[in-house]
Amino acid sequence: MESTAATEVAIIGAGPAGLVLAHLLRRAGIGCVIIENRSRDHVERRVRAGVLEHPTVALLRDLGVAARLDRESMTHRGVEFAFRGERRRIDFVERTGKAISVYGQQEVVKDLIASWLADGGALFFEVDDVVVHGVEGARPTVTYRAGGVEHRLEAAFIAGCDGFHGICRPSIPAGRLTLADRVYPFAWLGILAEAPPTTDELIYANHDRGFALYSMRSPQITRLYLQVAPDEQLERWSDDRIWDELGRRLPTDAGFELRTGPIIERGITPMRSFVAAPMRHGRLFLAGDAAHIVPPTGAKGLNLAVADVSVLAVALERFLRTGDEDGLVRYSELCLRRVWRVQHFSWWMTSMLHRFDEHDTFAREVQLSELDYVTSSEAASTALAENYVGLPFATL
Ligand code: RFL
Ligand code: PHB
Repeated sequence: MESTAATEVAIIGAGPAGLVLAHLLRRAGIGCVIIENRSRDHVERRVRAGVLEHPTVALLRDLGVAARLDRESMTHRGVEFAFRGERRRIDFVERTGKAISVYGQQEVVKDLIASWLADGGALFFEVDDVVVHGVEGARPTVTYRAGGVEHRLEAAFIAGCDGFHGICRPSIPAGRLTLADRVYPFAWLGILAEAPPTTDELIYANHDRGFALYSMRSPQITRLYLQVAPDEQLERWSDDRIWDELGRRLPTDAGFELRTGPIIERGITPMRSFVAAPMRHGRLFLAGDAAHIVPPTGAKGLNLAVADVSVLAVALERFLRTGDEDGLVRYSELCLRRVWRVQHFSWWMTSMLHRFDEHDTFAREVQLSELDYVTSSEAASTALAENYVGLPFATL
């Protein structure tokens, strides 16, 4: 059996990039279809990011999908850094006039899917064998299998929002993309624990034993991370060992208490910086993790995905409404400017906060001096804060 359908934009991937793009296009009156290879349940349960930049929250509100976010998210007015047995705070609101929101990525995804489907949006889960064809011509197609049926989706454009391991980037001929890459010599072991957070801001800890991060998801759930070896096995970390190590690396002063509780989710995330350029090949446009990834130390991946599609939606709308190609031509260059700003910030935060085995006394002291400076100088803390809360999205 075979079925053929047509739309203006075929969106591959129902992560933050694909879903936000779909909402932006629908608001502009442009037809689109989303296909996703995992189940709805899987996509809605995948625990990942938790920090939403100021411009990301503004866009979600603008799209009318932030009612639950506004009720349930936690507004953080600053962040703390722990090092040399001290705690230092950077006040985002004082430095920039802006705050960030802590709200799980899977909650954003749930809200976007619910609203998309409630208004009759086309979204197909559990599709297999997704292949893009003819992107160098004027009428590309996507073929895929769903429920034993071969589907053929014709479109004016294809949006590759299928993440780092998706099929869109690899479908671009070798030699057309320039790749920039850094792999870090460590990974993050992350847990979600049923333990009420005892601070109302994140704590990034640089400790001789390695980096640790204290974060949260709700007044009942703590989110914690530990720097571990890049090839670390999860089985080697019992609950006791995880809590013990967190206790050693996180602050030990009287003002902080690490509450423990049942661990309800755990995983190991490799750390990598990666950019593929340009973010376009013919009528295929890459957005989000499909084009670039950052180490999570800057809390930027999701936000960068949203920033990309905010530009892509305008470029597609202009062309499809008026035939004006300028936005499509400038898409990649405009996005990559912000991508590289965020790449630098994420690399810098990663370099400043982790333990590097090759560090000698000189390198270690220079690292601690930078933390000291960034948390005490008004100029340097403002630079960190304006990057952390999110620089404005580019406009075409
Ligand atoms: P996603 O979310 O990976 O979505 C891609 C979607 O495409 C689907 N897919 C396909 N669909 C159809 N056909 C195919 N052939 C397909 N192949 C894949 C996938 O199933 C998926 O649903 O990419 P997107 O939309 O670009 O969003 C990017 C973000 O998910 C990512 O950057 C962030 O999660 C990164 N990240 C963080 N970002 C932040 O902004 N703030 C944070 O605090 C933050 N913390 C994190 C993070 C990522 C983490 N991990 C696990 C990678 C913490 C962690 C631990
Ligand atoms: C999280 O809460 O998952 C989180 C927060 C800050 C980061 C990375 C992840 O830098």
